[in-house]
Amino acid sequence: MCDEQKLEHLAVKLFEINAVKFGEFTTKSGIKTPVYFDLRVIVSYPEVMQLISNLIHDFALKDTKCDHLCGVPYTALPIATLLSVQANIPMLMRRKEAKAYGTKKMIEGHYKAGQKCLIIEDVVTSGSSVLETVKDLRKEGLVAEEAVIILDREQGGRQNLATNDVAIKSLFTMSNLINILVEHNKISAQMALKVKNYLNDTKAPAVENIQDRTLLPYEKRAELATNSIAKELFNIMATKKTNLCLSVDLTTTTSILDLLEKVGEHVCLVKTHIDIIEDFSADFITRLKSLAKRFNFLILEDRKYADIGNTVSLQYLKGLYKVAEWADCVTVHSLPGEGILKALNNSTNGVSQGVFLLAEMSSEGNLITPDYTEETVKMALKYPNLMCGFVCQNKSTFKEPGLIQLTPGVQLESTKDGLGQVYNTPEKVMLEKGADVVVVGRGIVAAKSPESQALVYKDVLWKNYLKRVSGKMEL
Ligand code: 5BU
Repeated sequence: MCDEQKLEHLAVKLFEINAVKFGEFTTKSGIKTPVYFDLRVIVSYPEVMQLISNLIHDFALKDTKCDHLCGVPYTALPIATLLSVQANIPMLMRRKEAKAYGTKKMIEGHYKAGQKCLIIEDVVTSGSSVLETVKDLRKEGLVAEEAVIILDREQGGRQNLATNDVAIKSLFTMSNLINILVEHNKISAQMALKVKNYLNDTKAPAVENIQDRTLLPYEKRAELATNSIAKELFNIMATKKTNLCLSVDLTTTTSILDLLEKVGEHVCLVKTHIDIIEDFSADFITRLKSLAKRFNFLILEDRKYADIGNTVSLQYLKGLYKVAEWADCVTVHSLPGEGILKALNNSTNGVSQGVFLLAEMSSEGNLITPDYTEETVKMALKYPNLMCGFVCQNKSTFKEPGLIQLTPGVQLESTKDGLGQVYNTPEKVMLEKGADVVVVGRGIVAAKSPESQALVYKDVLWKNYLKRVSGKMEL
């Protein structure tokens, strides 16, 4: 039998075992439907199980590269099991509810973040069940972008899944299943028309968009980072349990070093403006580096380079400050074009370095437009080894989970500073605006007790981070 014939055979079989029924039915959600699927019954028919598994294997698995298969619970579980054995691709099992004791794991099996998982499902109507599984897989850092299903009811599921970056391949669409059944005299042309009209009139509701890097914990994102500094920063955040970046906007070396002695343990990143320091010396850098080592934080020089590649390369490597020798990462404008990234990429001969590209600014009336932001992100994605992430203000700016959103313009109370700076609260930047690392300057530096204030910021930021990765917030 050729594949075409096998499909026809399967369609007829599904009809004969009552896995697809025609008449007057009412769905769980109270909608009347002339066609009803119950593929749970197939477990009673080994021949049908075998047929489905062979067809999916030849149709979708033979030429697909994936590291795992995962069935959407429960109906697709036995099919995924058969396929896993047949194709020799390890399976993952998604729980429907977390265990009440022990690990809270939703995905069982051995896997690593970054691996690709193909989803298996029986019927797709709105796509919401597939999406639930996608969500849990992505939370673990797995790549879930493809689903193979037996039947697409053609009621909007394909589109709903596409908006969440999930492509589906189906053995049958409802229309071609109906056509086969008419051809084999299983249903009348009149019934076929009724079903087709019903499909045209009854679309499934749109589903939420879950394409959201901010749902992943930092340790998983570390595994997905392509730049070594970004990887290290994600890991520091996870181990020190802080995503606070202190902007040490002070003008003397002693005030900076004294402050870092007190707050170093609470921060993951220290941001400098090296050119505002009045008594800069090489000794300052030695002491700064030694604090960074002792307290396990990284250093970001907020230089905002914005010239042609050749000049930026000189500014980065030479001059009084020799930034390349001590800064783990630097901020860079995309304004001059890609040459600036090429220059930095070639500047350090393999020494670990990272770039945060400015995609948005916090200041009022800044001239960055949505197009500029979009082009900036596109440019950055061409330099995966160089890029730590973006300085930006919004979750939608980029979606790559291996990149970091660094967000300045944060204070507990004030909303503006009189010179254009606009502030958001820690809660807002973490829960709504997608910040990963949060930059606080005067909120801590100018406080009566910077030490206790740093702790306040660290705690409120981390509390909201835990809230968002636990999935217990409205998205
Ligand atoms: P503040 O004291 O928390 O307002 O300091 C914020 C720091 O972040 C300061 O050093 C700015 O130079 C830096 N910053 C910013 O505020 N907004 C931006 O969009 C960018 C950088 Br990019």
